[in-house]
Amino acid sequence: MAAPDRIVILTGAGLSAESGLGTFRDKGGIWAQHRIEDVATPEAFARDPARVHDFYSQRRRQAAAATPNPAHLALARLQRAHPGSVAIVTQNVDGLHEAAGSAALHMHGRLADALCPRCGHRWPAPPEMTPQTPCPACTAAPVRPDVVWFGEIPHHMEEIAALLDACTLFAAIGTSGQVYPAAGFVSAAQDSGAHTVELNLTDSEISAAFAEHRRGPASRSVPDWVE
Ligand code: BJW
Repeated sequence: MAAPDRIVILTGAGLSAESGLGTFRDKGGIWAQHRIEDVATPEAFARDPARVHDFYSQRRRQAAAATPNPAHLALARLQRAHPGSVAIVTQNVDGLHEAAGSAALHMHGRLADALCPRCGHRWPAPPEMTPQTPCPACTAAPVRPDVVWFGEIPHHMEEIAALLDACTLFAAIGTSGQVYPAAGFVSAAQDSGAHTVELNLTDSEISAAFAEHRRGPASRSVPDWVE
């Protein structure tokens, strides 16, 4: 790929699928095993924090055992080759971009971090959290995983809006385009005059919005696209 000036790459669960982490909406995915209303809303956490912590402690263990696949590594090479020109915005809460050597904006937070809803303190989450785990700053409990649930505002939105405003190439990798605001980024990029590319196994909800499509598993399509 000839590198244009300002690239924004949005990544989703499909990028980490070949690292062994389940996607959400594919057959047998996370939302086929757990109801969103039970584990991924502020109301679910208020009702049953132990259940929500069990769900995220299990996901934290899985993510800690996973390693980056060739797609994460290719994105890290691209970012290294063009310092300051490649922004990765991820919806993924695993740490596989960082493990591959990339810097990424985590719009849906990170499993590896804990957040105190009382005082706003953030710190590295212990492998297992329970409703009794106290905040190290203010001692309040329960504390929560630092992830963005439905109905909450994703992180870094101003920075992402500015990146989309200025970008010349926008790519979305391994995301179903069913969750907003990320699903609207392609339209924002198009409005800025950017070329838009979707890399996915199949068509997504928003495929029609992209100018170019590359089909196949990310471990192959991403290195092909990047080199
Ligand atoms: C491969 C592959 C391989 C597989 N190679 N590809 C109507 C009613 C109520 C609410 C709303 C509404 N309309 C919009 C909303 C808002 C709501 C929303 O979008 N709801 C929709 C369901 C309708 N959104 C929100 O509430 C968000 N907040 C918000 O909007 O705040 C308002 C605001 C925004 C901005 C400014 C100001 C105000 C928050 C959304 C939070 C989402 N949270 C989760 C959980 C995070 C923590 C956790 O991980 O548990 O985020 S839900 C889940 O979905 C997770 C993901 O990041 C997100 C997206 O999923 P993703 O990554 O796309 O995965 P899949 O599984 O869906 O798709 C996988 C794709 O990969 C597929 O396409 C496969 O084909 C592909 N694939 N293997 C390549 N090997």
